[in-house]
Amino acid sequence: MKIDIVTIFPAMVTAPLMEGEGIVARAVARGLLDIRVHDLRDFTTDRHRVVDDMPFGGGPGMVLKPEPLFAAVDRIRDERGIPSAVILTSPDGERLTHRTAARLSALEHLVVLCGRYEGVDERVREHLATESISIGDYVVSGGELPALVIVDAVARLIPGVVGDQASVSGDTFARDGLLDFPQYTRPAEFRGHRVPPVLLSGHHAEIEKWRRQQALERTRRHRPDLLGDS
Ligand code: 9D3
Repeated sequence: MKIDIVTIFPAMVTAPLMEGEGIVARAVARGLLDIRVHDLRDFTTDRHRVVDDMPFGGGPGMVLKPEPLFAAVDRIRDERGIPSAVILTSPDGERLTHRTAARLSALEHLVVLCGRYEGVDERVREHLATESISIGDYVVSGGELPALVIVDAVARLIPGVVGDQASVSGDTFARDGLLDFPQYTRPAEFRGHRVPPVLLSGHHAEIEKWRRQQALERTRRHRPDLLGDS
């Protein structure tokens, strides 16, 4: 898969994706992912490389100008081909879910535009992006961390990116829409706290039953919306 990321802070996304030691960096090194990071300022035409301006109509903060973002996608299209999706990161986008990540993981070429400041000129969402994505109902300072979250969630669904594919299909949300059951490893007793005895029993049917019941209980407690009775 080809991924192009456009940002005013290229180092913020390059480090974890391409210089880091994570799953994604390893997939890049192995040639499964072809990621390029573009500095939005390289697509400005003025001496001061200005990427933002005051909002029409007034209000606080600055807005990302449309021209550099359109110029960046034009260049990406010329050099890398027509992308399958152009994603705008935005707090008012569609919330990222497993379903969205799975859909994007089947595409050939993604462009991710990182929003900043108070927002992005709406013509980018309407006439350049094919979709806009939020990572959840909280505010972060810009689209770079959300872009990293989106790329990681999508990449690990591409066959071969994660070594043990069983751990991908067993993930929360991929499995049955329930949260994960509790996990334990050795020692069987730590500072007086014992591992649930059923896990040491060797009774696989009993273990499955216990895990299912724990996953249900945890989902009821933390995420009743997933059970349809929020
Ligand atoms: C909702 C906050 N906005 C109200 C005036 C201002 C604003 C704050 C922070 C607008 C943009 C930002 C920067 N955040 C993102 O660009 C962003 C984001 C986020 O803040 N939360 C969840 N997902 C995302 S994706 C991009």
